[in-house]
Amino acid sequence: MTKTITKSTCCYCGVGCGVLIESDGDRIIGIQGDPSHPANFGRLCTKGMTLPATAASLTGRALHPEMRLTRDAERQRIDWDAALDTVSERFADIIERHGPDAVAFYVSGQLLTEDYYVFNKLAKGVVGTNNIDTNSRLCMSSAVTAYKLALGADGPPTCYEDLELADCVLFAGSNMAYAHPVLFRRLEAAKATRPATKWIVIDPRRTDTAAMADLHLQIQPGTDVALFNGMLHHLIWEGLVDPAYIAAHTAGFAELKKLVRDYTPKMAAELCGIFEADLVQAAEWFGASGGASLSLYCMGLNQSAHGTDKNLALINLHLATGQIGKPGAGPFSLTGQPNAMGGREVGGMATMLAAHRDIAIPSHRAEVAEVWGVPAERLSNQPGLPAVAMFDAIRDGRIKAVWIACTNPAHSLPDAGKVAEALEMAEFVVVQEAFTNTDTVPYADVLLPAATWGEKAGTVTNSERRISRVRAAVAAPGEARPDWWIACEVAKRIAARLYPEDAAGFAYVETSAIFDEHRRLTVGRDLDIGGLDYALLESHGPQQWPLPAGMRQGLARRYVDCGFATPDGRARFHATPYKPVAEPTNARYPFHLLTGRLRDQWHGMSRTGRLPQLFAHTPEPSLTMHPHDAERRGLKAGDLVRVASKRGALVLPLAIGNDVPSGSVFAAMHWNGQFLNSLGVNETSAPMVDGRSFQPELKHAAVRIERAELPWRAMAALRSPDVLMLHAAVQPLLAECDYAAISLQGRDTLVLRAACTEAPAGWLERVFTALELQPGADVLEYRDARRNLVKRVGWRSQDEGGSVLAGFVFAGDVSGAEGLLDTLLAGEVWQGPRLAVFAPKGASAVPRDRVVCNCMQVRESQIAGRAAAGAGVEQLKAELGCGTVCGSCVPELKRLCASTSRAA
Ligand SMILES: Nc1nc2c(c(=O)[nH]1)N[C@H]1C(S)=C(S)[C@@H](COP(=O)(O)OP(=O)(O)OC[C@H]3O[C@@H](n4cnc5c(=O)[nH]c(N)nc54)[C@H](O)[C@@H]3O)O[C@H]1N2
Ligand SMILES: Nc1nc2c(c(=O)[nH]1)N[C@H]1C(S)=C(S)[C@@H](COP(=O)(O)OP(=O)(O)OC[C@H]3O[C@@H](n4cnc5c(=O)[nH]c(N)nc54)[C@H](O)[C@@H]3O)O[C@H]1N2
Ligand code: SF4
Ligand SMILES: [Mo]
Repeated sequence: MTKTITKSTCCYCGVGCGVLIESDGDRIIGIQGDPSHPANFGRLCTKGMTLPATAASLTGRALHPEMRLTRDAERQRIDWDAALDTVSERFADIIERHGPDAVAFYVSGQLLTEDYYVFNKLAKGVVGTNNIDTNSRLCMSSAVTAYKLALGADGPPTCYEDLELADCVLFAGSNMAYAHPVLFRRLEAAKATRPATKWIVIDPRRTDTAAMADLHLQIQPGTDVALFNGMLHHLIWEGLVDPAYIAAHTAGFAELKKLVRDYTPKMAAELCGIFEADLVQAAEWFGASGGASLSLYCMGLNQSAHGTDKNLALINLHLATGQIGKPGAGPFSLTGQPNAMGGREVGGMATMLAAHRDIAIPSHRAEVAEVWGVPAERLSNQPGLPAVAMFDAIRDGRIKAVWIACTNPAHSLPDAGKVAEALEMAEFVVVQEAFTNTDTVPYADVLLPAATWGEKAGTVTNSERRISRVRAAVAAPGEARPDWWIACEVAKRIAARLYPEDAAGFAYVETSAIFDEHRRLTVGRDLDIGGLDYALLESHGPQQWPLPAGMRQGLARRYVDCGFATPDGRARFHATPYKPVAEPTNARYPFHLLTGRLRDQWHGMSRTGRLPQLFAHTPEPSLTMHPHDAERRGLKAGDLVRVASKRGALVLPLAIGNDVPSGSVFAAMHWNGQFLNSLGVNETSAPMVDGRSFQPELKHAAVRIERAELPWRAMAALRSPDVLMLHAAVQPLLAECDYAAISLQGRDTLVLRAACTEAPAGWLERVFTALELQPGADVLEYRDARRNLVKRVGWRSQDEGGSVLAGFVFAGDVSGAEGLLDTLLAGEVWQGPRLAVFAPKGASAVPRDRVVCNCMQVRESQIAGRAAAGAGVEQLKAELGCGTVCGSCVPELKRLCASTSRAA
């Protein structure tokens, strides 16, 4: 079979790296960064590099439609016609009985623009409801709202080249080293050539991004607005603002000036819990005349009940200093998902219409209706329900049916317990997914199998407004279909029943036809792409918007002529008083819970959680606490703790680290019901939303932390040729425990850790069955009924002679189990008598040696050893090879070198 190379785009983050997919017939066999793509110029991070491996197995893929015949029955396989008919009939029935607002669509910034476009047209143009919202509500909506309020239109004014041109880079609530790694590589390279560039990081945690900064402002959670107001105060009173720019191109400065008069650097620094001198330093670097200042911001600003204010207060700094619309400068909101921007373009949200139009403006509705060929009255003039309110409405029965596509709300929405209730309550739930093992799939009455990355075609828009092609390298497996196709098929059927007189608006045969319709709607708008089609993307590569007809290239920077998208062309200042987090800590809930991302996992882990190697950097879930707080509570690393908020609780192992400030704790957002005995950290998180963007405060909740007294412990591990099948067998056992977690390790090993007040009845037997560790020649068991101990160990004989450990279960007493796991992972031939396996080895578990560099498989101990001998990053690269392939670990290498030299 000949190898084929297909140009496409990475399906993970908003950097939007170009990739070259290598395939051989129906299999994806390799990947490379596309050297010609202007986002990454050939670079990829760990997640992008491992995409072929995540696609290697069909285990866990949704391969054919399924339907539940009665409420409590298991879903059964059905054919596409039956699935499409059922979905459209159930939706049409509910619409006829209860009106269009009784149904809802919950979609995703990971859909392609063409998918998004069709869903939006189906909801708004056929059903006649604006109840279509997306996970971008949890992600970008505060940034959108603030851009519109301040600059008159959505979308960043900046481009990636500005990363190389900035003299001062302000990272606000962004852990770019983990979340946008390839852009971070570009910044590192820029700083290496221009070392005078200043980096300021604003983050309550000392992240790998913060560790690289010239100045880390470790503010109290949620105090960003106070900080920005204090910085502005200093800039104004030290004459570092640009009065000519303010006078010519802005409005509203007087009111803002009045407000920030009160925010003296001293007062602001106190609110933020930082040194006044650091605040002043940050302001001076930002305002330094002559230089260019760039802000890069993400969820630390957006995911807040005052997210719009946080964004506006930062944009105020740019407008006051004229740091916008010129090379190297501007407020640059980093998009999280690969196509959150495309979703905004097609207006695929409850509060907007296609091409940045407004629901409330009759002429906007009429323009959209005309292109769609439907009567203007069909388009509702009432905004739909944004994500959190949508699930509230499902829970209280106002919304009867919901269609969820390409997102996993049971895991990712705040107050997960309530979301689960909503999904239980709904009359009819459709889930359109590529994988079957997510926390939302169990609620599906109908499961529609979606084609995914490598199998589908369309376009995405990255953080710098650049539209890239996504192309299929292989055919979709089984009966999986592209999202746009599924939405079109249902739309045709619903339209045929509700409005048979309508022109057939969903007869697309290819995605290019959808794209052409979408770009027609953009003509004359701020994001005009009238001049862009698939042919131009083919011949000239990815393009930025706007790109109106007659132009051959998009616009790199907006507002260079200082004309903003407001009616009078002036940008708006907004007076933003500081407000504390929505749920302050108190005596009952004394800790502030921060949430965020890990380097090598993606959200609900449906893809990254398939690969043992992506667990190597952070093998287990944890709650990180400052050493002083832990000491005061008599807690130590590895203890199980119960994290509880007013809404819910979960148990996590404690990690101790200086990276969180005292009074705050941190947990990653990724772990979920597929890997834990709970839905994850969103069991505790807060549903309060920003009043203008409706984005929930996912970053902050007040919690209580107590030791979880769970004396009965178990640990099991097994090597398996199909670790995903094994995962599917073990996952149902998690729920019975007070704590349980699955991790994939080594090349092919599943590890299960569990803790309970007492052994759940029959549970061990079920573990033995799942692990296929049944009594036999190669299985040895030790039982001590009095001490309630059970240990079972299995070996596998090797063709070349001897045997290796195959797996084990230790219950009641897990001492020695961690050492045994090392032996299992090492895969060495078993020496000596088998019985020796039960002799307790060593006392407590030493923390496993983490793999820091995933590409070259270099471990922390190797790095620490060389660093202790005085090696710096360049030497580590030369000697160990770490950091030389994708570079995702370079910030950590720097941090390890710095901390080792400090210790020495
Ligand atoms: N590896 C990986 N990369 C990803 C993703 C992934 O799942 N995994 N997801 C993608 C998506 S969709 C998104 S949205 C982005 C998110 O990218 P980021 O926003 O950069 O990542 P997070 O870790 O969610 O949050 C960033 C930081 O905000 C800090 N923070 C918390 N509260 C505050 C506060 O009050 N003020 C300030 N200034 N900071 C605060 C946290 O400590 C955290 O370090 O990542 C994208 N990239
Ligand atoms: N506590 C806390 N919660 C958070 C956050 C946080 O920082 N803290 N971050 C929030 C943010 S910014 C985001 S963006 C959300 C993300 O939350 P989700 O949207 O729930 O995250 P994913 O796991 O990426 O969900 C995407 C789903 O689509 C499926 N899929 C993959 N490809 C395709 C395809 O082509 N078609 C279809 N139909 N399905 C496909 C995947 O298997 C996966 O289950 O989480 C939010 N939740
Ligand atoms: S930075 Fe990594 S995850 Fe993001 S698009 Fe590039 S390769 Fe994909
Ligand atoms: Mo996101």
